[in-house]
Amino acid sequence: MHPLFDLTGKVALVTGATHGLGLAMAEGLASAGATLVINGHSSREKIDTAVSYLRDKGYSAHGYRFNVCNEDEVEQAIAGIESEVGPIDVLVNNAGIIKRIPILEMELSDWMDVIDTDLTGVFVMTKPVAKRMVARRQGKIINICSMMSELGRDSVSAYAAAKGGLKMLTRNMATEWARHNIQVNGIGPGYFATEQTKPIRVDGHPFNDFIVSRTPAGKWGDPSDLQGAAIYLAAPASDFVSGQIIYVDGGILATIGKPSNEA
Ligand code: GCO
Repeated sequence: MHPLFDLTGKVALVTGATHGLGLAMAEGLASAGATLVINGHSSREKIDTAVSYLRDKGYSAHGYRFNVCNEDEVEQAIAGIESEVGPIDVLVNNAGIIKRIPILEMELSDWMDVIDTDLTGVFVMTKPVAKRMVARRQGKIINICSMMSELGRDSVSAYAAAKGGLKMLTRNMATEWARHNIQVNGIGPGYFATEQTKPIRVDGHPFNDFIVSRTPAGKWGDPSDLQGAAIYLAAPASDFVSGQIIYVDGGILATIGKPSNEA
């Protein structure tokens, strides 16, 4: 293993990592040598399944159930992880939800749910971890942003507002903590084949064809495509990189696109 990408002996906490992009990134970090802590919220069973999946592959993994939006739960969980597993070297803020509802039909409660989880949750989650990282003068924080950190789209207003906010929260965290040797960066996934995008990915759904034609790479991303960026931002290779968002999107943000009838 190249020392710049070696995570041996590091503890990495990934939120919302029982499935999808979170689990794929967790697996990537584990493959580079990290000890994994998987967080989930909805069910203990899903956490146990993800932990067994990682352990069966020979990785060191632990599971903790807590709600990233709840300050008391988070503080208790972080204290528990640090005493039971070890000091957290890498935090990946991945937990997130989406509600696809046009603005004029959206209830305030739906708006708040999304903003709470996708934006405020990162604030709540990161504070107690960063406090400890500052004391140790070392840490890596990776916030999972989105195409919607840059672009709007019908029906995803709260998600876009939260993910745009998360991009700026990333830059602000980077600004405040770089002097403490903590690097804070983001990964902005393009369109990936996950449970979250399942409803808009089914064959024949107009959005499916739209995404394939809108993406220069001509396909949906596979969750494993995020592992390289995650390892890089967690590893010594990125020690002087802070406040950046790496978009892993098959080229979407590089182009205006092309008419659908053009080859
Ligand atoms: C949508 C998608 C997106 C993403 C994503 C893209 O409805 O447009 O679900 O919001 O999943 O974050 O980067």
